[in-house]
Amino acid sequence: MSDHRKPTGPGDPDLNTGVVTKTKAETKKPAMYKVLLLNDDYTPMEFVVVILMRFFGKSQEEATTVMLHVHRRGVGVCGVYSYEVAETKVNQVIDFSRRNEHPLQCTMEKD
Ligand code: TYC
Repeated sequence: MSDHRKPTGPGDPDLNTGVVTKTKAETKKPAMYKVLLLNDDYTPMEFVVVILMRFFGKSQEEATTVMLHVHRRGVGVCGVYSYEVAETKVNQVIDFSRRNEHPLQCTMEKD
């Protein structure tokens, strides 16, 4: 195919005009976020197990393992999700806990 642009060279003000070089990949994996449950001295263990089953799809056994981990270590991972899903789960946990008058806290952090 013919190219009607004039040749360019060093010092030519038109050098490289209109040339776009892509060095980055076209697609990016979405950032993922861990939803973390925090320990406290007041929320009943059974309530935490219910939260983990209801909002994080855990079996009773899995939920008990995560709850005990948080109880002993202070913090634990409930799951890893996209930003929007993680934010929704954090709000569901805090809202459900508050409505049941428990101080349980939940947060998210980049994975
Ligand atoms: N520490 C609480 C108790 O002894 C139980 C508990 C576990 C609370 C996990 C919060 O995220 C939590 N009743």
